[in-house]
Amino acid sequence: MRALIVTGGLTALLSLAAASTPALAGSEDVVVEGAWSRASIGTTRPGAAYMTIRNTGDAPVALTGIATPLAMMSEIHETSTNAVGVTAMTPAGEIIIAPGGSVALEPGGLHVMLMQLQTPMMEGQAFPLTLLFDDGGEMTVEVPILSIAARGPGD
Ligand SMILES: [Cu+2]
Repeated sequence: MRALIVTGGLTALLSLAAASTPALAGSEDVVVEGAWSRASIGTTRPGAAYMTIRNTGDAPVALTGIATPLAMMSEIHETSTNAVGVTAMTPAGEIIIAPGGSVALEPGGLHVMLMQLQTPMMEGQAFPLTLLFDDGGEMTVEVPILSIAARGPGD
């Protein structure tokens, strides 16, 4: 139930932002390109989403979190492989995007992990994903769900 409460909180924050001048510095210059995800088999295993996040402004931007009604819990993970070839995923924490820079979320690297899926991810559908930034800004993108074998946004 926690994700549902968080979603309610976001709505309240949006209302507040509309009522007063939001103190944004940076995240309004963020552009998201090539978002995609793969179809899932049911809801028992987590899903993942990928995209490139570009900072077109002249101040650094910090991505602090992710929210979507599709998953009870969503986090940005980093995939790493140790010296003996064992692959592990760890929460990436805050991601700083330099002015004019971009960060790629792609298979084998940084990715959005979608845990406790609320519905199966069906090929041909899409879901909203909200990026949260440390300046209070947020951006919601529609993530298309590609085939279970997709390897990139063009598949
Ligand atoms: Cu992960």
